[in-house]
Amino acid sequence: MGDLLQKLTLPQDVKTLDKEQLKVLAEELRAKILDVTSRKGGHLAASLGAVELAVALHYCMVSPKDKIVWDVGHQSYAHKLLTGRLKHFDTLREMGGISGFPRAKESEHDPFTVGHSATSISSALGLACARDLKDEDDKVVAVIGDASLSTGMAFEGLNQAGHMKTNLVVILNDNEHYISKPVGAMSNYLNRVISNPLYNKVRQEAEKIVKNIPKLGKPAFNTVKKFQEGLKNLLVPGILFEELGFRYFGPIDGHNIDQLIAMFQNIFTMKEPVFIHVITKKGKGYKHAEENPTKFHGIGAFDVKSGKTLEKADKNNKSFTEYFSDKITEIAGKNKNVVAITAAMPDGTGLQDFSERFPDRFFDVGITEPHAVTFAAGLAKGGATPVVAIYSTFLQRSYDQLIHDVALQELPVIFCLDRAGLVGEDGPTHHGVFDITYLRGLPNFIVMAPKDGQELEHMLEKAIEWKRPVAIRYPRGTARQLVSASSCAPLEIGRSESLRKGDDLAIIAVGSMVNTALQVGEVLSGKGVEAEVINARFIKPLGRCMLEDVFSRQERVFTLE
Ligand SMILES: Cc1ncc(C[n+]2csc(CCOP(=O)(O)OP(=O)(O)O)c2C)c(N)n1
Repeated sequence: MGDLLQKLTLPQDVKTLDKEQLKVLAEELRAKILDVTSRKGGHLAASLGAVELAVALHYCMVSPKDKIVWDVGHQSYAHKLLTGRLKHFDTLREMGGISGFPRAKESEHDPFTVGHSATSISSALGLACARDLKDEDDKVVAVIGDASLSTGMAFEGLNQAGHMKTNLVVILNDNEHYISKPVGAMSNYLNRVISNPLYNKVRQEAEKIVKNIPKLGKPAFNTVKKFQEGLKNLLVPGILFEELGFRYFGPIDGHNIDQLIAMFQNIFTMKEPVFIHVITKKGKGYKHAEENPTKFHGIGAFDVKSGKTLEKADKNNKSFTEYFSDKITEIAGKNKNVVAITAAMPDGTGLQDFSERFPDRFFDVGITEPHAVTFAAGLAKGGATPVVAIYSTFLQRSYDQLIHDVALQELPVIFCLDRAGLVGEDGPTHHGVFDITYLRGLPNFIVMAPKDGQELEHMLEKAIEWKRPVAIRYPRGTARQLVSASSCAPLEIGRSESLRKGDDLAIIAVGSMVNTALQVGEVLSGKGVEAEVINARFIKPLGRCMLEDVFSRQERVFTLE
C-alpha cells in the first residue's frame, strides 16, 4: 500500500499535501479500492470515478463539521479511506465490517445513511437548513450522479433549495452512465451541455457585449434584454439549473485535482445554491472497468489482471432472475400485449433479453420507481399487460402509487420483485425484507412467492391470465429445483400445496424457505419426528382452507418465511 495514504489520520490531513502528492494519493486510493474490491466484490466503477472528487472535497472542507452527502453512496470508497476507515477497509461488505455505503452509525464523517438513489439533495438541504437555524457556517455538499439526478426526488430538492436560496452546493458527478446505458430526456440534456463548446466563457462575453452597448431608449433596452435572455438560453450550459435558482458552474474535468480545488475554493465563498457540473469517467484508471462499466458497476470477486469474475460454485443452477428473464421473453413472444418496465436496471432484473427482442414493448424509465408504477397503471388502463421488474427494496418508494394508482383501481399490473429477503453484502438499505408487510395490506392484490424457478414460471403465466394486481417476490441467487414439474399442484388463487406428509408437526413455508422446510423435515425424520411440509405459495390471500385443515390436525405448527 502507498505511503501517503497510510500517513493520513484525519481527513483534513489531505491539506498538508502539495498538488503533486495529491495526485499520488489519488493513485494510492485507486490501487487500494481495486485490491479490496477484487477480493470482496463491490461497487468498483463508480468509486474509481469519484477518487479525485473525494480528494479535492476533503482538501477544501473540514469533515465532520463540513458535510459531504454522497448520493446512493456506492461511489464513496475513497471518502471512506480518507476518513479513518483504511485499517478496516479489508472488511468491506462483510457482516460487521465496513459497509458498502455511507452509514451514519459507522462514522461521523457519513452525515446521512444512504443506499437508495436521489436522497442526497433533500437530506443535504435539510442539513443546511438546520445549520442556518443554528446560525452556523458549515459547508454542505450533495454529490449526485447523472442518473440519480433524473429522479423526481432530486428535482423536488433542487426546487426547494433554489427557491429558498439556501447556501448549498450540489455537485453533479456526470459520468454519462447509469448502471447500463443512460436513458431519458435529462440524460440527453446533460449530453448537450457537455458537448456545447461555448461554456461559461461565451456567456460572460455575450453579457459583456450587451451591457456595453451605450444608453438606449426603453424599447431598445427591452429588446436587448430579450436578446440577452435568448443568448443565455442558447449559450449557457446548465441554464436549466440557473432557472431553478442555482448558480451553475461547469462542466469541469472531475479527474483534474487542481481544477477541482480551484473551483471548490471559489464556490465555498458563495452563500447561495451552487450547482457544479463535473465530468468523470466511470471505472477511471482500471482498463476493464473503463471498457465495461456496467459489468464493474456492482461486481463479485474478480481477477484483477483478466477482469474475469471468479465463478460461484453453483453456476450450474439458474437463478430466479434467469428463470424470470427466460419466461417473460417467452410469454411476450406469444402475447403481444405484454410490455415490460424497469427503473434503470435492465440487467439486474433480467430484462436485457426482452429489451433486445421487443424494443417497442420495453420501457426503461430511469431511476423513477414511483413514476414506473403509475406509468404501468396507465398502460394497464389503456389495455396493455405491464410487467414491472423491480427490486423489492426499491419498490418501497412507490407505496402511494401502489395503493392509489394500482390497488384501488384494481388494475392488472404484475410486479416481479427480485432480491426479496436478505440480500447479503449490500446490507440493510438493500434488504428486501419489508415487502411481505407492505404488500399484504393492499386491497385487491395477489401476493405470491415461488419455491423454485419452475413455480416462478407458473406464477408468471397465471398472473398474466388473472388480470389483477399481482406481486411475485423471489430472492437473489440460485433457484434450486425442488419438485419435478409434473408433481406441481395446479396454481389456483389462495391454494397451497402439500409437499411432505407427517403427523408430528406442520411447517408452513413460503418462497425459497420451502427448501429449508423440506431439509428440516429430513433432519427431523432422522430423529424420529415426522413433519408435514406445506408450500403456502400465496402470501395474500392466505389459504384459509389449508390453515383450518392444518390447525384441526396438528398441535404444533411452524411458519417459515
Ligand atoms: C431508488 C433506487 N433505485 C435503484 C437503485 C440501484 N442503483 C444503484 S446505483 C444506480 C445508478 C446510479 O447512476 P448514477 O447516479 O449516474 O451514478 P453512477 O453509478 O453513474 O456513479 C442504480 C440504478 C438505487 N440505488 N436506488
